Amino acid sequence: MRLKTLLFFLALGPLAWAQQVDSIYLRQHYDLQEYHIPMRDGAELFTVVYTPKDQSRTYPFLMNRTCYNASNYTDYHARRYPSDFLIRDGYILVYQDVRGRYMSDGTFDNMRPNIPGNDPSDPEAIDESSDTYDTIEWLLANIENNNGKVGMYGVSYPGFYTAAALPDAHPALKASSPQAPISDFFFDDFHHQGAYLQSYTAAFAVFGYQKTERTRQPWYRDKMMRFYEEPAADGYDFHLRQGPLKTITEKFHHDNFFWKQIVEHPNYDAFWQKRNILPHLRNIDHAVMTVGGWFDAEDLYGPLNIYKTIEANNPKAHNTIVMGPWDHGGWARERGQTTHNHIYFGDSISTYYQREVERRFFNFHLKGEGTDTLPEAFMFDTGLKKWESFAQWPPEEVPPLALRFEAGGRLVMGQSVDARAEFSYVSDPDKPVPYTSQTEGLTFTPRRFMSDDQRHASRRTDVLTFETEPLEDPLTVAGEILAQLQVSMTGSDADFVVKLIDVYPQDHPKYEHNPDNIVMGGYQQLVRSEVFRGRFRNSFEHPEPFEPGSVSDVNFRLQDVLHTFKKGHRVMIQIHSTWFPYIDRNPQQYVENIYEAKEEDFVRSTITVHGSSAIWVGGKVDQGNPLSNAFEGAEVIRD
Ligand code: PG9
Repeated sequence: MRLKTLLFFLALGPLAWAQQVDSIYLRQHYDLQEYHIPMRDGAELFTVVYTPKDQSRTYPFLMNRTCYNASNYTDYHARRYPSDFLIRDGYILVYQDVRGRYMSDGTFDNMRPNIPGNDPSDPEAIDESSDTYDTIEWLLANIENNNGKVGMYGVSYPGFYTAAALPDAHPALKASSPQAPISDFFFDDFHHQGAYLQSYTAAFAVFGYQKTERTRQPWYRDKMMRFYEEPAADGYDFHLRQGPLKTITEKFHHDNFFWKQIVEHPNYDAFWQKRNILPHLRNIDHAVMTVGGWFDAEDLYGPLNIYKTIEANNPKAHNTIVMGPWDHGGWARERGQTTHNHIYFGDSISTYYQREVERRFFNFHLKGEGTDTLPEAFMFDTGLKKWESFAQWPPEEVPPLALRFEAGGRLVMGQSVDARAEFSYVSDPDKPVPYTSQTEGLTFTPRRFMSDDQRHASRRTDVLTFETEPLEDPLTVAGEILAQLQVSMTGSDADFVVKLIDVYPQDHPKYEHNPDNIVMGGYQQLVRSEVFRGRFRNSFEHPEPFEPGSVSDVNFRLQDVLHTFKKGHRVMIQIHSTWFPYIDRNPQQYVENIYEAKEEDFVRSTITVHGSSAIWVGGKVDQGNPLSNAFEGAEVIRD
């Protein structure tokens, strides 16, 4: 490389430098072709294929099916997908626009429902599984020098397309890695347990308009820019100014087919149930490595439940899970220091994962090279900041620990308390609890808050805060979390937000890697949080109002954790009923459809959490709550 060229690239900075070097490597070692591959119904899917120039050996395919524009990969820039290690090891790299997106034909459908079975002669029975099957058939027959094996991977929506290829999979598919995969939009991304993620409002433009021709450019851009026309330095104020969700319909999404579907299906009805991939994850007999990030605000339900569902229903699958200290897709990006918000976890953790975990997985299952020494569950302890291996996830040898509440804000562990105690707060939808300690503008999706300081919340009177004494010994929480609340209220509907928090000692030093120079003494690090829309406490399909003044059970799952609370730290639980603008506001009096609620429907409510409540942490919590029906064999209803 000439000196001038080298100096030019060095001036670009390390990440750009790495990407430039990658594109040079790709140009030197791969040939690029574009194809329109015919599906069984005649639709053609646009597919980009890089084939190694070295034809002295055969190669497996590594395929990424995406709704985010395969043309992004047609300029010899792999853009981190897959990692440099896999590119240099030599694979036939495949990127495909899924049906109805960009250069591919057909109509787009969010989380296209799976149709069980695979009949290539039936052009009506198409889904993501059949499109993947037809693509693999074509690739095997038309791309020279392949070794007859296919791997799939993808992050987020591409992670869903990887999971959606598992039912009735093509026999050549030998290694699948769904990464931050969506499993069910009623629990991932746009909703968390029935509550709408208002912070996602901008994202709807990407998924709510059908294109009219094959295009390499986003056809929805002007619809997306509607959302950014008002000044919005502070997303909290912006969204509060909008008022009820019906404003979003009128101002931003009046012509958005996906938003219309969201509004018309506020409950977990057939529309959502048939878009849930979990019940279809059966008869899988190849290697599946699911990957996720403990701080993934978008898709955390997906990776954990895809892994658990495969584990429960597919004895022949070689099924493993990797969960690291990352936000959404963080393992595909290397920034040197692995930090999340204010917390530093270590150096080059993403590179370690790419080189020692992901690369080994694909090279072993697709090339027979190396060893697959991955444990069943390779999990990062976000307190000790180190990897742990588990033979089972969640680990069942340790029973769940009960955290209970006492007067004076005391949290007690494994002990009984006065069940008659009552802890009340006034929840006001006009002054909702901010979801972040920092001022954030409008996000495409929120990310930083998942390990954020919670002192802004614990000082509010509408947030119940309970904490233990300083721990005399370290406490490791490994596994699931169940909130088992007994509540009453003056209103007739409510959301419940439960947070598990690691409270640092007052004399904790500032972190060396702490770009915002945050004082870490007394820091209340969010470990896990989740919202539950109380109307769904007995069924996600058939919501029910609360009877004002009566005590009701509200049982719901938070997502799993692996976190060690160090000696001298405290364990904290917070409970509150607004979480804005991450989550839309509940009117707190029952209306049939919150997406159509009017300003006057929103009322204050005095909410009481009763002393008989408990938060169960670690191990495998009781599956006896209604939520467990949400995906375990829920009847798959077809039109
Ligand atoms: N699951 C992520 C997402 C989906 C829909 C809206 C916003 C984000 C993703 O595919 O990135």
